[in-house]
Amino acid sequence: MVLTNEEVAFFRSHGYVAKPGFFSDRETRAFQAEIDRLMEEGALRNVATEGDGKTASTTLRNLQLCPMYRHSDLFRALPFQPDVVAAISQLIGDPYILHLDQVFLKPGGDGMGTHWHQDNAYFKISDPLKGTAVWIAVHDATVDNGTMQVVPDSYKTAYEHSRDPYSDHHIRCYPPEEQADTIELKAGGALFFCYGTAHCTGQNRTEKHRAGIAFHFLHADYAPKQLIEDGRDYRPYITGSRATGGVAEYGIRVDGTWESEVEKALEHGHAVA
Ligand SMILES: O=C(O)CCC(=O)C(=O)O
Repeated sequence: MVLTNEEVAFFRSHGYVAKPGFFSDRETRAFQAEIDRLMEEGALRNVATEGDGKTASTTLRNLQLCPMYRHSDLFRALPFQPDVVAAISQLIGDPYILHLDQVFLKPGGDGMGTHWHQDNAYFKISDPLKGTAVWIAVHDATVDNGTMQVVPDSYKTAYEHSRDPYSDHHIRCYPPEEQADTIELKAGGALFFCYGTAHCTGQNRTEKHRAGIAFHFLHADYAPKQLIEDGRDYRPYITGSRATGGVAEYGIRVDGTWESEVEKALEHGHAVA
């Protein structure tokens, strides 16, 4: 078991659970090298706006890439990493699909946070505990660099959301933030939070950039039809009788490639260092 019974019970009761040191140092270095590569290639885009929801900000940056799997074999393989597979099975049950994968990068100084929201305001599944994100700290995530905050038990209330005027596509809500739990995590730590958990990140007030990668997983019985119908090219089944290790969705077997993808990302990192 990757998560203890207490951790699973905490998630089911409060809507989130943090797991420091979920990934090894080696895996974490591979994440960092991969994020550096994506940055060098200019794959991330600034979603921050001037306060009108449209005009690209010239003073703040909230860099994102969604989806990541087309740009990164490492991040395409991560949902098939055995500990990830086991943890998600424990939290939401089988069968489940990968729903989304994305990078959130806050540059040092002008890195803007992502305002309060519940993922279920976008996805609207009938039971907000049947979908979960895993948010992975690629670099140490601290109060100073705007780490994640979550409101315990907030999945029990669907807050009203409106357009976030400081982002070109996000929506936001106003949960009781005085009740928030601030989750500081060393690089390689993971925070699991269900689709109903209100969460946000803050501004990066340090000199160094900080990235988080987030993967959303959804129990297939709660997925809207267009996410699970035949012929879609992504959103693979990770577990259950329709899981093919990525073959059906990506045309190649991704399951089982994790170690070699970690090695490749590290080699690239060494080559450019
Ligand atoms: O890292 C961030 O800024 C926000 C992450 C987030 O909102 C998510 O993973 O759903």
